[in-house]
Amino acid sequence: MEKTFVMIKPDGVQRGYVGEIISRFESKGLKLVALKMLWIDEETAREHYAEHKGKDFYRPLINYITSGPVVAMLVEGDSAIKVVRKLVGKTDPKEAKPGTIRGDLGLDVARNVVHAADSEKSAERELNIFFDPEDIKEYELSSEEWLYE
Ligand code: IDP
Ligand code: MG
Repeated sequence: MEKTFVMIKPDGVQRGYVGEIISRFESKGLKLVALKMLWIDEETAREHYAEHKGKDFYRPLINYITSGPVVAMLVEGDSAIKVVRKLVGKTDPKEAKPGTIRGDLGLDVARNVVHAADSEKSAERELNIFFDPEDIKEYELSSEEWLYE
């Protein structure tokens, strides 16, 4: 099973989409293994978005991600990184397909509702930024049939 990092951004929280977004991952069959609401500070924001340092949207991105609470989660499942990115849709919600989270709920590239790790390496890096080992609750779902083997 693969682990990925997902975050509902401040606009997702503000607009009341926390439940809807989590529901889409649950409906797909992915498992929530850690979940927390937090208000990201400047230092954490810089660490999280280090790869974008120097880009013209970097400062607005840091300002935005620290502008209000976010919901961070660890989502687990078969090919979770790829599957979550597909459910999330393209970065620019104007280009994201209907049916995806960004395609359905967003219109602005700066306020695109949700973040999802794009590789195994970034998933591991981002999970380490946001979660301590005790935040992660390993458990089995009753739908995991090997339980009954
Ligand atoms: P991703 O979130 O789909 O992985 P990235 O390229 O990693 O996209 O960019 C990180 C975030 O930076 C995006 O989700 C978006 O909010 C913001 N961003 C990316 N490109 C632009 C841009 O051209 N203008 C404004 N914001 C941008
Ligand atoms: Mg990215």
